[in-house]
Amino acid sequence: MSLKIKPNSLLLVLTASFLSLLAAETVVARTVKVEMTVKEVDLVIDNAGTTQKMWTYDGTVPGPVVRVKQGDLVDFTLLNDVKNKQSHSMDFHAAVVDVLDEFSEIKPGEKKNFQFEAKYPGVFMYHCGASSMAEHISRGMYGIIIVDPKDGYGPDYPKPDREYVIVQGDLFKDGTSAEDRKWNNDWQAALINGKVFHYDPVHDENATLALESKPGERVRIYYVNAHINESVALHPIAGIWDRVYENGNPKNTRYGMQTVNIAPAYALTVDLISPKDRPTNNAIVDHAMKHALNGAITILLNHEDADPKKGRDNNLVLR
Ligand SMILES: [Cu+2]
Repeated sequence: MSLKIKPNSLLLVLTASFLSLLAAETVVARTVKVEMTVKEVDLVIDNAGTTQKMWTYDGTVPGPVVRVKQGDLVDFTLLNDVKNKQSHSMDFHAAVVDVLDEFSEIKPGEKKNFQFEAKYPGVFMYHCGASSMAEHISRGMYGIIIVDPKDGYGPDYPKPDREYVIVQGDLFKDGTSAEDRKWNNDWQAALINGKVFHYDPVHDENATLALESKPGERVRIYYVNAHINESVALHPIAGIWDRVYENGNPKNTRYGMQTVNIAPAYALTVDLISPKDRPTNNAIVDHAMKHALNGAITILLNHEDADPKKGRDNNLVLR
């Protein structure tokens, strides 16, 4: 029997192979360009408007949120502003590279570029690694990179209704030396996204912001501990973490947790679901009292008229 291919089926075969080529194309990773400029600037560090000399990525504490997908190539450029006095660097915890090469420091006026593949999904801290690291980090040189899993959402990683980023760090007394910072001498307060009691109108009359959600929504929080020496004991008062993704990776899921430890320079993802049938409030605290009562309390309001823009469309860091 002779094999006959009708013109139509040939067309089908060609179309199919073209489509599979296209499909192969879409799994090829993107290159994501990220640029940051180090700025040594005076920044407001509480709700009353007090300022302190901080060292920053792009002028904010924490620095910009970097968000990519697992498998993406991050093409990163760091500029150390010529007006700065210090050398600085960038250490992405999501990168597997050479500490003496990619992560080396650059002088004011210099520029540095390097690439890395975001191989593992999850949430990772980034920070300055220039000497003294204790001073560079505790003056505000840190942030988060979120690497979304390539498999996307599913039963093991449900799509959240709201997403927030919280980065907790140190505030030392103005002018504290690098040596004293290393020993945690003259520690003053905990910063939540750059401010003491940033989202806590209950404990700080000057606070104007709080996290919001509607009753019953799944709220996902990406939490980074940028303290230079101390752990965070993260607890949602009047709630239970529905899921905790260690390192933000859905393969490391724990269920029904009350308090989770976040070591210095570690980050994880937590999901919280409030009761559906009534408005409630949570206080998301670092349950270590020294931290909680000095700034590390965040209020989450779960009510019907929750601001539709908060925690949506990459509005992850409330400012
Ligand atoms: Cu630095």
